Amino acid sequence: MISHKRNLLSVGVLAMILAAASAAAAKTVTVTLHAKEVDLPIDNKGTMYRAWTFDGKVPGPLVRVTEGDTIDFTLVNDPANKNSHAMDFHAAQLDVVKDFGAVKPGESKHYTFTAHYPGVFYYHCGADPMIQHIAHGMFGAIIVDPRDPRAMPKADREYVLIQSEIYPNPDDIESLMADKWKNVAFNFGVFKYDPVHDSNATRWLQAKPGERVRIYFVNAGPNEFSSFHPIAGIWDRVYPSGNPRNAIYGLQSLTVGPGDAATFDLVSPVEGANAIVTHSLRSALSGAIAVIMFTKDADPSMGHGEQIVVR
Ligand SMILES: [Cu+2]
Repeated sequence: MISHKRNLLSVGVLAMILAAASAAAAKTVTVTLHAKEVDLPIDNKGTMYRAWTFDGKVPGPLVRVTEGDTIDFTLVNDPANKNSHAMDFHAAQLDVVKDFGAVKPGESKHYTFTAHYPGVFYYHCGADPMIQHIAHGMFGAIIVDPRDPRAMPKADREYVLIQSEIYPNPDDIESLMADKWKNVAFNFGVFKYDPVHDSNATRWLQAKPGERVRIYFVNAGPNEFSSFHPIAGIWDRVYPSGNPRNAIYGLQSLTVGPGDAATFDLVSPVEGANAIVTHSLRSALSGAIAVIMFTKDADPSMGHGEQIVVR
């Protein structure tokens, strides 16, 4: 009995030591993003578009931290810009006025937050009118990896896809409010990863049969819902908001609303292609299709490092 009590005591001490060690492992990650108003191509032909961006690209840089980390964030609004900008991280729990408020060109904004929930989260400019800033391209993704690396099966490759509408004139607020988009795109390019619908497309996603491909999907909107589906495939697991505790299995599609995100695992038993779409076909057939090729000789760099967001 005494030794049993002693064992319980040592288990308790061990648990405390482990908890302290994992808390100590949490780190502070410094993230500085520059709001930049630039011209960017929105299709494979190189049609230029007046984009408002984080760091000159759409989607903005992928921010990646681990659950429990503190993000020390600064937004710099470049002096050359004409508009106020802001930053709204969906992974943060803060004050919408004080922290997510807009700053003028030449000014900056600083705040910190701790990423308490693992998953994939949207970030975007929240300056007024938000619909205009999102339509111009001011969005990206933050991945908060779970603190326990065994919380999800290990992914062999990872990709980020962000859906959004592209409006002919994002400064015509009335057309945004009336939902008059011309294209829906993944990663701000019409048929960017679809050589089937656009012979100018030179990029697509790649993996080997049997590999677990993890797609971090964000719907930036600003207006359209997504019915996210892999044509000729089945999602092995889907995690709404990317939280490992939300795992659901064997899905054909999951609806992801504007401002929402989810993590999708895809494993193909065969060689060949899947076409990842929003099954809302007016959206898909205007540009929101991404081909993933499963071949035994898939490029080993794809779905790793910089090639998680294929630019
Ligand atoms: Cu903005």
